[in-house]
Amino acid sequence: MSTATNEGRGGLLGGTAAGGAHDGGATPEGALLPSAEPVQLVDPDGRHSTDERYLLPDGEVLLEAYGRLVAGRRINDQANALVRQGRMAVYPSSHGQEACQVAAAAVLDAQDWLFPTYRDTVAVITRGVDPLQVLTLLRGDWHSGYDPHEHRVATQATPLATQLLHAVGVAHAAKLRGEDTVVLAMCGDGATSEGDFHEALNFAAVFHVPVVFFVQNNEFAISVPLRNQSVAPSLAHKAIGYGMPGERVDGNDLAALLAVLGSAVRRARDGGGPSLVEAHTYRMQAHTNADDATRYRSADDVRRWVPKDPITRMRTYLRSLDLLTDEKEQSFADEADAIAADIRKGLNTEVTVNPAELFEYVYTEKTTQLREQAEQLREELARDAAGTPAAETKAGGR
Ligand SMILES: Cc1ncc(C[n+]2csc(CCOP(=O)(O)OP(=O)(O)O)c2C)c(N)n1
Ligand SMILES: [Mg+2]
Repeated sequence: MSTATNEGRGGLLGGTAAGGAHDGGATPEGALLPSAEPVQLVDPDGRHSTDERYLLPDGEVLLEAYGRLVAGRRINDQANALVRQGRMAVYPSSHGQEACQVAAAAVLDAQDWLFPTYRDTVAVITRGVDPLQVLTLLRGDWHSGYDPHEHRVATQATPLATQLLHAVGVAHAAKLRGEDTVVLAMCGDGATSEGDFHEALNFAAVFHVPVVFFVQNNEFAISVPLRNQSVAPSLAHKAIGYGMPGERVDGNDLAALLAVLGSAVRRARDGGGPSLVEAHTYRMQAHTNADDATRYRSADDVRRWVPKDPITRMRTYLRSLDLLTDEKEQSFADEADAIAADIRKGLNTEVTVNPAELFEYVYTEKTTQLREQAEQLREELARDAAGTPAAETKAGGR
């Protein structure tokens, strides 16, 4: 069983998170094509499966990343509970997709940028952003609770695929400035049908910018299954049409994700240009709390993915190496509980919001429409405060 240490450039997991690709003798055309099957390094039974091109990350790296998986699951479940208690407006959970979340953050260095979607809360937290600041957005009282520049994490994007273009712009700028910055841009399977996805990939390839597109294929775009979204051999195959390499990876295999994403990031950093990684995973829960998944898929469909869970397989593997001891498990569980307790405390604290701030900080100078809307809101709030019926005020007639 191999636990070879791969070369890496650092990142959240202490410098060796990224697995390495072997130097291959593939032709350029062949090198663009994804593997026939998703890359897997640890199978669902927790056994190491050998891959010709990717080395298994070091055991200590996997152990630390496993701790992040446990914390990620706890954050997902805590956030879901807080939605049910009315403390948060909405939470698109990544329950079952935590390996993708952890790996996306772990393969980046401090000077890199992460562009997440609404579902990538755990990735943002794994990158080092305060969980409470992250969840502020989903409580609905502020546009975004963290400073994107401080953490080099863009705000979580709800409009599908728009963040991919922003990511390419940042990568392009970094290249022009000669900065050592790689950008990792996340999106879902559904987002690959957006025009912005096409524009982002094409621009990135033509301008050869250091960006990794990371598609989490969880087989659904709300109620739309993948088969109604694309008939391409895989989403990773789309990369070749733009002239960049695509790769497929088991999205519930933390080790494979670290190896494949790490290799793509290293390639971008070394001037190799953009690439696309598709992770095959599954959305174990509904799209959000506002969605009833039983209307479009059966419980059996979901049950089939339970044995592939990213946490259980990594746990079994690390246990088999005697790296994950009882004490270590307890300390990971305690850390996860502490994060969840902080989240509960923070989100159970009432905050006073100033609705007028809705119109601030968007533009340096407000547009005419924003000024009008701000004035309308001010009048409505004043009317409410005075208990005056709407018809008696100027704004109320609009
Ligand atoms: C431009 C745009 N069109 C439509 C929507 C509505 N919408 C929100 S989430 C979603 C599904 C996205 O699916 P996918 O990209 O697979 O991401 P997942 O939710 O599965 O993580 C849609 C259509 C949106 N947010 N933005
Ligand atoms: Mg999806």
